[in-house]
Amino acid sequence: MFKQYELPYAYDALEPSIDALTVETHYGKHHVTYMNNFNDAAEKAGVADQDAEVLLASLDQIEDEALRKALRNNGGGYYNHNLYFSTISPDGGGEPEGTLGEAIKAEFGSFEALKEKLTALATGQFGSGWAWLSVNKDGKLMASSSPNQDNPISEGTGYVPIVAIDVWEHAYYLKYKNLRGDYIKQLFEIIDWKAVTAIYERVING
Ligand code: MN3
Repeated sequence: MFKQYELPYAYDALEPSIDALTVETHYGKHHVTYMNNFNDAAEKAGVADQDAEVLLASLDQIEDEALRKALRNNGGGYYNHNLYFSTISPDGGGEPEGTLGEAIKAEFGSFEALKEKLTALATGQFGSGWAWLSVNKDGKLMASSSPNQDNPISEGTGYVPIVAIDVWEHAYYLKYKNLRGDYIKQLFEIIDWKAVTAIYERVING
């Protein structure tokens, strides 16, 4: 059974960046539905005991096309939202320090340059999707975007996402309406760089 990340903060704790009703609907409805559909599809495909990252990296081994698609979409939705909700926090914001902060400067020049790049990817993603900061086992960082519930794992890049910017309208429309850019700007105020750095270190240390 794949389990949903348990929120350590209240629905209204991310205000004013993200309003309570959006968190409640996004986490309590959208994310739950992805989890339930993922569990159903994984059960049917006989892969319910696998690690979600391993499963998403090896979708080509699922022979049934409908099940493969269900696992890609719902497994992605499950995994992507676990990452999203676990890397934002009422105590977030600011800039990463330490190992990740140094790696960002080496790869992108500065944190501001990374922020600009991620913002451009997130605002430029046509339709529903995500923007990501990811890292591979060699410690190389990558900024990218994906449509739907795809991510750098299911896209077979060998990278693991560590920052997740959800630009599906359900992530911001109640408060920001058509102003996706305003939502992205506010999201940076709550990104939990300590949580992001912990994932970064898990990936590079294997
Ligand atoms: Mn979402």
